[in-house]
Amino acid sequence: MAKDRIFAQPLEKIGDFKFDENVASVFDDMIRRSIPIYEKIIFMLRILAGHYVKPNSNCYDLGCSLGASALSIAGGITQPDCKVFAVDLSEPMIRRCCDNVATVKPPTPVVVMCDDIRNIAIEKASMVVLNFTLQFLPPEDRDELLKKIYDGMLPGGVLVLSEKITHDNPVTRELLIDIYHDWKRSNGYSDMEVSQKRTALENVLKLDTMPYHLERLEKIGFKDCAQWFQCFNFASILAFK
Ligand code: GEK
Repeated sequence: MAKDRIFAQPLEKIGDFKFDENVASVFDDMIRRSIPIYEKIIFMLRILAGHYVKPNSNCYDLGCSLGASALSIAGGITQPDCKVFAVDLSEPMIRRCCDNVATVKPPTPVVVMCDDIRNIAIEKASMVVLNFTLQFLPPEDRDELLKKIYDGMLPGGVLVLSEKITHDNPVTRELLIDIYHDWKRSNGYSDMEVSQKRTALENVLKLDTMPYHLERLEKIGFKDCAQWFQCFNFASILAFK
């Protein structure tokens, strides 16, 4: 696995974070050392797929990057006539995702699409995963995407929404960020790497609070919304139709 050294050298100007060739080439290492609950969630998607995916239905991995979530879902499906759609806007990510799907050859077909998740149709969905993707959409586009997902889901279908979250209470917010940065340093990132990446993400990553996420999902019509994971300022929600 290629090591993430993208922010290891001092940068004269820190531009906005982009999912370009450089990021895609080290993404596996970057995401594992940057999101404390990432690997557990990828593992659990397989279990959730076994439990919730219905025969003759579709699953969606929206913002699939290299396809880790899609492949986990595809590996867990036990029902016939299902398809998993893996969608991402970044061409360097999608190229690698296609290679990964071809290597793994999952038992349920994975259809890889290079597209904006705001443009695609969601139909007959029994499982939809937004694993750390919604946070990269402009805040004003988030409700509409979640509504489209809800409308395209089958009754009993599950949405898995994982996000970096913020907190209204400034003490809690700063405390969780501080511990999170300690965790990143314990994974081998230097102070400079932590600080330069934080700056690069500043304009790109607009975070919501957990109460805001839950309230919005319920307003749209999702029921039995439950937070099933949290570590520091990273959390995941299950929401049902
Ligand atoms: C995983 N879910 O490994 N349309 C399509 N893709 C988008 C859009 C958009 N509008 N905006 C951002 N992306 C993955 C990890 S990473 C999370 C997801 C992270 C894509 C973007 O190109 C990137 O690949 C992904 O969303 C976010 O389970 O890096 O923190």
